Amino acid sequence: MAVPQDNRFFQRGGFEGFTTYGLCQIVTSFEAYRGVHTFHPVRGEFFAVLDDPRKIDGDGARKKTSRGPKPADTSYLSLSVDSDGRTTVGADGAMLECANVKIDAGKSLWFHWAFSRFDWSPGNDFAVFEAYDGNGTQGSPVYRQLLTQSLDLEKTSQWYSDWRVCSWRPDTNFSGTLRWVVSNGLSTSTGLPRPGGAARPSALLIDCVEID
Ligand SMILES: [Ca+2]
Repeated sequence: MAVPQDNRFFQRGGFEGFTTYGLCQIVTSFEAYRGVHTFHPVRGEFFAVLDDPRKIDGDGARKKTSRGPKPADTSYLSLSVDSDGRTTVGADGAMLECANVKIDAGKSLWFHWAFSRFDWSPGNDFAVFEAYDGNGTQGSPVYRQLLTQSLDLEKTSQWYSDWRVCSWRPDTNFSGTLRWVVSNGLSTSTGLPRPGGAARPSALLIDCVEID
C-alpha cells in the first residue's frame, strides 16, 4: 500500500489508513497557546493534531482519566545536543504511523507539518519524523529528522511554527512504516528526578502526506 490515497490529506475526517498512539484527533482548526494563532488545513477541511495540550490541569500536568488512550511512551527519543547545547530527554506524547508504505528510489515523500508549543524551558518539547524499513518499528529507523524543538521557538519569541513542508527522498527503494512523533521533553540540566517532564504537552499538526 502506498500512503492511503483516499485519506492522504485526512479528507475522510478520520484516521483511516493510519494508526495513532496517545491523544490524536482530526480537526478543522486548532488554536495555538492562548489563541495567538489559529491553524487551518493546508488542503481540504481537515488535518491531524498529535497530542492534546488542552487536557491538563492548572499545574500543567496531564489530567488523569480512565477513558481514552494513554499518552504514548516517547522515552526512547532524546536530543543529544539540544538548542541549549545540553541533552533533552523524551517523556511522553503522541504518534501517528502509516505502515506498508512503499517509496521507490527517486520518489519523494512530502508532508506538511506545524508545531505549537505549550511549554517553555527547561521543558523542551519536540517533534520528529521517522522511517522504519520492513515490518514493524523495532530497532533503529533508517531515517530520522528532528522537525523542531520548543527551545528554538522560545529563543525567537514564537509560540508556534506555521505550516512547513518536509520531504524525504530515500536513496534506495523503501518499504516500511512512517512515524510522526510529538514528545514532551525536558533538559537534563534539570536535576533528577526531573519533575514536570510530562507536563504541558505540545502539539504536532500534520496534513497532506503524499508521495511524488
Ligand atoms: Ca512539555
